[in-house]
Amino acid sequence: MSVINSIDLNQLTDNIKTWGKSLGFQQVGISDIDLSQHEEALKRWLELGYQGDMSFLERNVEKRLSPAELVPGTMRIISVRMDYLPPDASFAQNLKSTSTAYISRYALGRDYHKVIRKKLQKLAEKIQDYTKDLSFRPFVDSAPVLEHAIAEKAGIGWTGKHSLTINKEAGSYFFLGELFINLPLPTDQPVEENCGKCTACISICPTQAIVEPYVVDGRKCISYLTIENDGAIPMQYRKAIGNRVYGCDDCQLICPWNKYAEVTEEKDFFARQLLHNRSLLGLFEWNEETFLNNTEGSAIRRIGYTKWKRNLAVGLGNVVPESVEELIKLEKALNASLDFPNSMVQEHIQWALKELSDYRSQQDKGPLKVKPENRQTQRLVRSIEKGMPKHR
Ligand code: B12
Ligand code: SF4
Ligand code: SF4
Repeated sequence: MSVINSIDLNQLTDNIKTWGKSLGFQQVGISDIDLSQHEEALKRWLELGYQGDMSFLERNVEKRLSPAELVPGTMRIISVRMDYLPPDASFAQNLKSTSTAYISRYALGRDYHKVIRKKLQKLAEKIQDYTKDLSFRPFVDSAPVLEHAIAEKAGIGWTGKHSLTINKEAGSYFFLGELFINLPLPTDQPVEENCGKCTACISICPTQAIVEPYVVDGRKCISYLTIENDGAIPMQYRKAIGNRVYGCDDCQLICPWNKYAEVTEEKDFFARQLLHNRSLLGLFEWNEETFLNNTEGSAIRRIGYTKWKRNLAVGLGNVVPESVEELIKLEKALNASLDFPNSMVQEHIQWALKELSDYRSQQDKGPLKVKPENRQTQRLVRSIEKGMPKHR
């Protein structure tokens, strides 16, 4: 790749930021490619095995730390963020209702990988119209790229104790994407902000996955357990998962910076009505064809029908039925699926049936209004109702 002397790099940088915004990115920043300060933390995280079965994180560690090894000739990285919070997020209502499936808000609309990559490609084409010497590669969550570290260097935000990137004005409900380029553009400065003494995300996490500030043990995170993990969901996390059948937003929901989060302007990220605020039972009763049809173009489709069914079985086992009729209906649906052609799913269904039967015996002894494992969620719900008036 050749380096350009004849163009006004400052002017081009201003243009890139304007073009990026007109394409629908909320923020565009530029970082250099020195990520060496992250080497120790990344290697330690991997040594501790926090990646679980996400073996793609173990590969290409050097490329992850050296963008120019991943794409030779890279001099700068354009880091972008794009808000995804859909209108009518109804977090509190959804978390409160144990019979309603909770799907992470980032996954309720169209698969973000496609949406963002397309926009990054368009941004690159605009730069190419300005200078034919541009070489580039767009990335969204798809390659050995340290997206948080790059976003931090590009001034997009700081890394919160939950390990996600937070922006002072926008909170953290945004995706990150990058354009690796060969132009020596002027870089942005990291923001001077941090979490201070707050530790709210650490204490609210249902599975205690934030094992120390800035460090998430992936194996414990509900997002990993329900999306990345192909096997059985370990027993010790099943109750804590509650109704969260695809990902989890709790550490972001408790974060005071998300009071300022804006609803996305991108219609592709608006919630599909077929997925949003739907009953666990209704989703559990989808057959494979319905699952494939209703998740077309959505990131959810990637987990496949078997894991979808597994997750929903866990959700159903965690329902607190409001009546005997509801309890009977749940048991009937679970029993009807006991012949599901996958032994792992069968085992999760049996677990759910046992949970419901334990609940029934408990009720016979004396009504139990709140299951102990739901107390944490109730605390979160109160915090959302009080602190996030815009997105309750
Ligand atoms: C693997 C992965 C996961 C894994 C592991 C999560 C993790 N924290 O590592 C799982 C499946 C659990 C996961 C879950 C989620 N993910 Co994810 N995930 C990724 C992925 C592909 C790689 C992350 C990674 O490199 N992890 C390895 C660890 C070592 O890196 P790290 O967490 O960034 O850690 C760095 C810092 O914490 C820092 N650090 C460590 N110690 C210390 C100490 C101090 C003092 C300081 C200052 C810093 C520091 O150094 C580390 C190395 O740079 C990225 C995309 C990408 N390519 O980057 C998306 C990404 C991070 N995920 C994303 C999202 C949205 C989520 C979820 C919110 C989804 C959901 N709702 O369910 C959850 C949130 C869980 C959480 N609290 O992290 C977004 C985050 C956007 C944002 N605003 O930050 C990303 C960037 C995808 C994208 N393109 O938008 N994810
Ligand atoms: S996404 Fe949920 S499970 Fe994962 S770290 Fe955040 S609160 Fe914990
Ligand atoms: S909840 Fe508190 S500690 Fe966690 S990321 Fe937000 S500000 Fe930081």
